[in-house]
Amino acid sequence: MSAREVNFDGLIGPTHNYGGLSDGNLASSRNAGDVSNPREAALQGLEKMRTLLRAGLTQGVLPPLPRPNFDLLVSAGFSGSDRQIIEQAAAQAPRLLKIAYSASSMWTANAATVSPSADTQDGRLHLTAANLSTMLHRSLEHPDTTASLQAIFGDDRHFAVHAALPMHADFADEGAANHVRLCATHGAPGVELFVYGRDAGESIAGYPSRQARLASESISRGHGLAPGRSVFARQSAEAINAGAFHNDVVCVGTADTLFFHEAAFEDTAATLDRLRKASDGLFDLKSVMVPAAEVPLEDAIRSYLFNSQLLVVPGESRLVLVAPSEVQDTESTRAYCERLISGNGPIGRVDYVDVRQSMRNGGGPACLRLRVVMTDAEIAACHQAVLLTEDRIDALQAVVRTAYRDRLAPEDLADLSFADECRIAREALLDVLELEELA
Ligand code: SUG
Repeated sequence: MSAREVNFDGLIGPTHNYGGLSDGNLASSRNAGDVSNPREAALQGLEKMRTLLRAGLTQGVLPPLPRPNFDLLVSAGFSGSDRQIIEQAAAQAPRLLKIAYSASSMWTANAATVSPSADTQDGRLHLTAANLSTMLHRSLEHPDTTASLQAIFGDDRHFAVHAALPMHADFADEGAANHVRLCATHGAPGVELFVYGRDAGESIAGYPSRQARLASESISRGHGLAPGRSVFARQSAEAINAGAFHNDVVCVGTADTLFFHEAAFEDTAATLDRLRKASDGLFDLKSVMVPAAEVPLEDAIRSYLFNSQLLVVPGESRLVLVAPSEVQDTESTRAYCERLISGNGPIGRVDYVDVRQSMRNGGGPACLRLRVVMTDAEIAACHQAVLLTEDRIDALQAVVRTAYRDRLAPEDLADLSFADECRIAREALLDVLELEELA
């Protein structure tokens, strides 16, 4: 069966701000309290989508979630009108207000884990919304994310949308950021690599490890994957404690190629061995391991070299890496990329994109997209208006230019008119995407 990879990017919402909310995410901590520019952030994201569309790829988008999240503030005991709730929260619980306002759903690599129909027992495309239970601001996303996924992938002859796993540390799940699908071609059966940071019940010192093995196993079972085609590998504690809070900060893969840092996995040899066994008869795994001697782990994490999109581009014989411009600004990663493309390995080109507003919260090009491998019939069966054209990107950018602020400081969240502004902006975006039902 032929299939394409459709990237569903998160449309960056009007509340994009630097809340310093994610322990273990060095960029989020470093930039906490800075003034953000939501308009520039959203325009950067949309330009990245345009770049991929122009390269001949199918590009989708997921709308921002409603923010502020009043349910959270009400759960925390605030009551009255929306304005009263914000006023009280600003005075008594400013951190909680930041959490309620977080635009973190932009990082759609954490929205869900996706298994294409070629891999599943019932021949449907399966998506499980991530519970994101480790960080409070992210744990709020899954009910609305599930609603968005149901609105887009509602046809149950083709799609199965699963609700998030139970909200407990033993089931902690961060979605596709800890999942890599490898295959000969997108439409062929593949091998799914699930990367976890700890076992259920295990508590370890250091930065939080956000993915529990039980969550990965539950998703593999729930999606009906063939047991021999799922591989579970442990992320190294060294990587987590150096700031790789998701595996996609140190690893990316597509088709038959896995591109990763030497320190990504607890046991690299065993991981590769298991991947080779699982892919036996399907494809020959190509592994591109970047040694610490060439790119120190610290540079890989600062530049986000591996948080790039690795793409099969129509008309290109080798894979294309769409990397953040920070990779170009970092000596070791720039030099590595030059050597990479001049060699004869599977990656033939590196393109750079500017997503600096998102990067300052620890979200690179790969965080901003959810990969969904789809057949033509599945593409035809999903909600069409989220599949982008140049005109639709123009229309979304027009909304962003008129309805988004270009400056958002922490104290602005207390501004009583801001919540109304955000609702109006989101409704205008939903209008363009013909998703008014989510308003
Ligand atoms: O979960 N940052 C996100 C970044 C997610 C990146 N995603 C992937 N690697 N796939 C996170 O840590 C920071 C928000 C703040 O501090 O305001 C934040 O949530």
